[in-house]
Amino acid sequence: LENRTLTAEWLRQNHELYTAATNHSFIKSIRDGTIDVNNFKHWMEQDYHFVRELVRFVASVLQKVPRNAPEHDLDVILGGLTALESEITWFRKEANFWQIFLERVTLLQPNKDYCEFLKELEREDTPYAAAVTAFWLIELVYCASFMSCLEEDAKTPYELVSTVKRWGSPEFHQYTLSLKKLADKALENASDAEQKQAQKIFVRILELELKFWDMAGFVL
Ligand code: HMH
Repeated sequence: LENRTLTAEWLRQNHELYTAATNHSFIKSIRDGTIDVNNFKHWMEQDYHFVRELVRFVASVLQKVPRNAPEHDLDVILGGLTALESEITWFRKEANFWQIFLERVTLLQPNKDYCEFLKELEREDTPYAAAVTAFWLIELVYCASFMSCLEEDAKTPYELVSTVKRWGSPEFHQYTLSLKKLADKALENASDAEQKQAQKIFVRILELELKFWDMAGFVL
């Protein structure tokens, strides 16, 4: 039954795009230890600002959790929001270590585009089913990507291990599975039109994630 859910079906339908977004050359260069530190810093600068928009998006998902949903559902999203608070603290600490000045960063176009898309998803006319599916997929791409950097034969540089563990740890993987369950349940209860809307958003996110990695691996 596991693979008869809409989320699983959409992952199958978009297998190539999903693989491109989760096996990017930027991630591969972390995994094999060849990464240029400037590329890494570049990604971190941009991602910090993305995560600040992500906080607002997750807050909008929290507001959309149906009042008649089990208490646990709200707790899952709230957990995601509190995790983002510690993530932001972590970003500032890391930025300090890498000598990055977060307040001086110029947002690049792929990041701007992604943040604009998040703003669309924050609107009231994005139904809960589409919003929670989006949240799940955004986290899944990072989880699946960074998990590969923790495999036994990975040569991830020591300084990058805390980054890689943030999204590639078994705990974070469990979290993505909790989100997947919420997404599947919401999609089951959604209308055909809402399912279609969620499916379009699903594809768009994979495209934006791919472009975000492309941007990260390219230093001006
Ligand atoms: C671009 N996608 C991007 N940044 C992130 N931090 C995540 C996903 C996961 O939180």
